[in-house]
Amino acid sequence: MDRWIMHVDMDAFYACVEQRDKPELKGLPVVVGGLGNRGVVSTASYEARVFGVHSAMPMSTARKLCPEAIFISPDHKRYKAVSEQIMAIFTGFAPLVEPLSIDEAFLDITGISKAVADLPGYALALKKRIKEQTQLTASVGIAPNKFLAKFASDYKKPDGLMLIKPENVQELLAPLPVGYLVGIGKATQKALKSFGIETIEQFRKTDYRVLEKVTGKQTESFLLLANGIDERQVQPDREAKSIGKENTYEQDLYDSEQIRQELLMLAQKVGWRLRRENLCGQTLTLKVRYPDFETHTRSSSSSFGFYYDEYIYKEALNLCKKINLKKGVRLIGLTVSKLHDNNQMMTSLDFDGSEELQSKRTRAVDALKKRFGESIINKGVLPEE
Ligand code: TTP
Ligand code: MG
Repeated sequence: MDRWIMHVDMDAFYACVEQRDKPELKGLPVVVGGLGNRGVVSTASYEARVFGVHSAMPMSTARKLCPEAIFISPDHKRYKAVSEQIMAIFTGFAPLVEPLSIDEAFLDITGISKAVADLPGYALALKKRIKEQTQLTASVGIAPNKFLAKFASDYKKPDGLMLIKPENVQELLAPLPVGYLVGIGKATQKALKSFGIETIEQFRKTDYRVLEKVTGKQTESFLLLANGIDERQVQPDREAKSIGKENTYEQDLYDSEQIRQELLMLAQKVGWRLRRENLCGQTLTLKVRYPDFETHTRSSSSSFGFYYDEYIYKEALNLCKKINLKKGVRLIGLTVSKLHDNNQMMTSLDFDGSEELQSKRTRAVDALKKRFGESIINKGVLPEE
């Protein structure tokens, strides 16, 4: 069945909220992010982007590139409030809404397309509603699937609107650099270039065995994208969901080695549940309760996504360093939240050896768990026959 998916993404979100609330900043370069020595840019207004400033750049670099910009520390509460407003608007425009991050969502408008012939007009109405209620602009892409809808919203930013018809997909993708395929990062792009593959069309036409040398097990899914095929469904409520596991111990733990063992066990449990549902999370939270019930949590976010046990465990150890464990531990918990489809989080995963190895090992272990149950292989200890 033909589908119509809409992707909506706010323009320079944090920066535009700042410009809206401080009208004296309108039309000026605004950079939002950590202002300390080691701060990182969250986002930059389009006026600041002209100078080369962009998200995830060290703030010190941004200051050098655009010293005249106005630098602002983020006010997450305010952005969250706007986020809730726009998500509520989306719900009024589509039966299925999948929030992806604070300022973007996929909307499945397949059913609506049967009643509304003018889909760009529908998107314009949505943009107008957002503007009326928040005084902010959004960019919208409409296409037969998620990959193309996201591509379309991004392609016409800011204040954009683009509709991709199924019959134009091949022609549109052909000349684009392979970096547009979700999951192909800079390193993979460079590796492909050494085989003379720079565009999506070249990727499509290259022999499978050659592609496999560079993109390994992902070759098949990249080829599907290169052909404009993406069957992922719009899945509501992923944002709100989290996957976690906690344990209360009969005897309080004091031994750091034992605490590490417990963390490893929890990481394996959480990782397995994530992979079983093909989910990947952006945030990991460690919870520790002391014998006197005092409870602490520490979180960290990763653009790589929490998916593999090893990565969850490693980050859990880092979080542990931020909590005083000398008082003893009554409970430990690990939770991964901000969940997405695993395929969606691939953007920052490049295909270096360690990723390959981790995934091979994990697949082998997961296959055993699927067959014999989860307890078969935790902590690397097999049950007795
Ligand atoms: P994006 O939608 O990626 O960026 P944007 O809305 O600022 O700009 P664009 O017009 O290109 O969509 O992210 C939304 C918000 O999330 C962004 O305003 C700030 C925050 N963010 C970070 O804090 N760090 C990051 O590395 C990125 C990419 C975003
Ligand atoms: Mg945005």
